[in-house]
Amino acid sequence: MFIHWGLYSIPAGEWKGKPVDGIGEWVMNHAKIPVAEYEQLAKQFDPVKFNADEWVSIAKNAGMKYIVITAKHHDGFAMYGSKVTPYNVVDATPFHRDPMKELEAACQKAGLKLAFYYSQSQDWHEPDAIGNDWDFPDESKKDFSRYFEQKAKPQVKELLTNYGPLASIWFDTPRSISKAQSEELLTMVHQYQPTALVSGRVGNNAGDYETVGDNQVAVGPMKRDWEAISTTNDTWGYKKNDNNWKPASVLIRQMAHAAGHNGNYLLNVGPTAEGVIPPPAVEALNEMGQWMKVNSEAIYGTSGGPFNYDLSWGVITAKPGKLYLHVFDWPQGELLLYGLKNKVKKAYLLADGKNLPFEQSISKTPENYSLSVLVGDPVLVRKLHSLQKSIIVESNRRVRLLSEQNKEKQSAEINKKIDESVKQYQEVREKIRSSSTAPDKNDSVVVLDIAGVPEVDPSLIQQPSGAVDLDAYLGNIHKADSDSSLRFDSRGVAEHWTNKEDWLDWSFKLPQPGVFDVVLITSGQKNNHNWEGGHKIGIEVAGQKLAGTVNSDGEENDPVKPYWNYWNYVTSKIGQVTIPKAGEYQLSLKPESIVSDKKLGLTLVEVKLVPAHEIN
Ligand code: FHN
Repeated sequence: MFIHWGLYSIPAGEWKGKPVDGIGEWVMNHAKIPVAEYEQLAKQFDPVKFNADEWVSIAKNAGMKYIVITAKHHDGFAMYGSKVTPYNVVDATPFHRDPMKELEAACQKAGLKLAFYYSQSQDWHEPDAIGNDWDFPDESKKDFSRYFEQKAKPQVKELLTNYGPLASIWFDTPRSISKAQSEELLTMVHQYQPTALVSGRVGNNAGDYETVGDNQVAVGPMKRDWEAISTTNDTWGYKKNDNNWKPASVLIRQMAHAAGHNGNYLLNVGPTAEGVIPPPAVEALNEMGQWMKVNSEAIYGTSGGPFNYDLSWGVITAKPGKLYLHVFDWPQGELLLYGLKNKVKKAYLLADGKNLPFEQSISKTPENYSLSVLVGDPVLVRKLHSLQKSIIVESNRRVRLLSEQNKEKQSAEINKKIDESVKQYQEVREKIRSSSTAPDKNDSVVVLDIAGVPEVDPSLIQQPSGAVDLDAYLGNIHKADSDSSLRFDSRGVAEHWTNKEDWLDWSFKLPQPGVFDVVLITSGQKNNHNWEGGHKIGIEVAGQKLAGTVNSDGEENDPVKPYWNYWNYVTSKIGQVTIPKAGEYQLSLKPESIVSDKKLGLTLVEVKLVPAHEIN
């Protein structure tokens, strides 16, 4: 559990009766509150309802294993008893207690680990630190080293020597801290607390693990141990008017998504000035806890799933001999997984241990390993299969006929047949749908006992849903010259694509042919909210060429995998292609022109082939 708690929970997103935009703990900065005024808040800080055992038990019941709490946030106020400055919770408030000491004891009792957040570079209380340009506008007078030596380092040492054992020091917003200073902090943590880790945000690539962006749960390929951090509403520090609470289903799926990509999940709460964790957050955490009581085996001690691309129905976590399929979108009748080569010995629902019938098959052209786990009525599922097959056969006939004479009459007959089969198909599917509800509305875990270590087909394969997702980072980059700025960011998104001579291509397997809409998903850059469109691009796939413009046809955002806070993806439909035969294909994306008036250019998340018909 991440906890943002400090003086900012008193104004709670308002200053002098007016709402202040942005996240709650930034109120001092956003409202440009002078130090002398903000300091007065300390006199009011008296969290009479604070109970460390209660907080720790909320975290423990949710299944959490560690707590990271703000010992000092950017406002500079120490939430622990510091001897370095009287601007701390013990000396400056009527509370006079050290909540960190109480949390330390409560964590030890409950068997949870404790870690401290420490803002090493921004300190709006200090003239020499980074961030306060309203009280201390004259940059030339600032001496960051003086602040670093006189406040940051001694306070970090206090935290490391007066509390513990600590799990981590969670540094944040390094800004312009030097490499030597980041390394000094790292060494200090390791010296005083050899088992404590240092967050990547200590700066200059010095940390022990990587923390991806705030609320950035979607990630590309991660090279190091990493942690996703998420808010329960839209703020970190308490904000009384922020009621945009994420439902437990989103939080549970985010946690599974992080685990499925080999990461930890750190979920934040912002307690009130009285010391109360907001009830809607507690409710969501309770629901997570209930899910964990049944399914924690699929999270604790797991590693990420064996595929390097995302699956259409959910995500996979793994342990030796086991794959845990976290099914977010419960399928109609059968759960399909392509590309798994291992022999499956057993499939069962984690919640009740009930065996599920399954079948493994390998098809040729393209070679495709397919696993079907039956989760619905077998008779109906068989019927659905045969209808599906006949629709596909007839659709392929229709495609082949396009070049023949007499095609109109024959097409009409085929169309009629297809229409009838589609109607029957829909009826059967509706029956299955109404009889197969998800065992768990948040995340139903199907366990596969497998022989050997997971071995998967490394090729990118169409998803059983029929969609082909060509994530940018799975493509091959072709650069016109080695200086081109095009690159993949840490999310796996292709950005700084300003040279129109650069292009990408992908290879993929397509077991289910058909008609597909070609859709481009683009975004803003990692650290730039803006979006730039108007680029003209050419797509070539299966011998067909499409030309189109990257315009915004719509926006989408998966709340489980927001790519960067709440910024949306932009969708652009480029055209339609017909791929009549199953097989292996290439798709290339070559720009004809790239707009870069905003100096962003093309920022590509993925190219999607979306089945144009319900049954392709
Ligand atoms: O500026 C802070 C913010 O207030 C909050 O603490 C988050 C949590 O990750 N970190 C910084 C922004 O990334």
